[in-house]
Amino acid sequence: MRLFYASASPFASKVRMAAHHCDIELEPVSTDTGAEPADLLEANPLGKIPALVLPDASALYDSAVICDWLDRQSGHALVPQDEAGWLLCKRIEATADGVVDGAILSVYEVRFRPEDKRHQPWVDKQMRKAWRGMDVLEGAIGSLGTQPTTAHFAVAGLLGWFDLRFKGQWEERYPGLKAWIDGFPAIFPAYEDLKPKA
Ligand SMILES: N[C@@H](CCC(=O)N[C@@H](CS)C(=O)NCC(=O)O)C(=O)O
Repeated sequence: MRLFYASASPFASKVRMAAHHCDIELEPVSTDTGAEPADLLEANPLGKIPALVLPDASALYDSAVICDWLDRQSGHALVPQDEAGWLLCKRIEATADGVVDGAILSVYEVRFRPEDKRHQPWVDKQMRKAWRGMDVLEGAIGSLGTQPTTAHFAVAGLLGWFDLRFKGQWEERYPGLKAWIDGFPAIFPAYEDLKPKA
């Protein structure tokens, strides 16, 4: 199954880690979303990665949806089925994904807008969302066990990406998250291969 991805993408990294955990093989197709390639748009009209082409040639997109599909295929290797475990997993996943959503818009503002068209108050608002989400993750991370779930992969994708884009701006403020990601390869050795990379 082809997965449209980019090496730096936190959402694609999350999906690739989840698939690896489920023992489901994906064929990664390196994709430049900026170029809006036809095969990506055919799979995902939104032009975003990750997008996964299923065996029947239909496609799935949005990392949470793809992870839910992987979870179904694997007999729930990714999402705890008890009520408390499910709620924790989904809350942490949604928070981690939302942190990236806010922070990535601030990155895009600088990357794609000419300097005279940038609006700093809007960037600041996106980053306030991201930092509030990080505050919540710092408080919740101790509740995640050592059995990897979608939540683990969402947080690991986020922190790997922060390491690329916000290095030096979060580690001291979030010592719990820093210690957690430093210890993550011990519970998921493929992290080093699959984490976001420049
Ligand atoms: N909610 C989506 C977000 C995906 C997303 O924002 N991907 C970024 C790359 S990390 C992208 O494709 N950006 C290009 C664009 O927005 O056009 C998910 O979880 O998969």
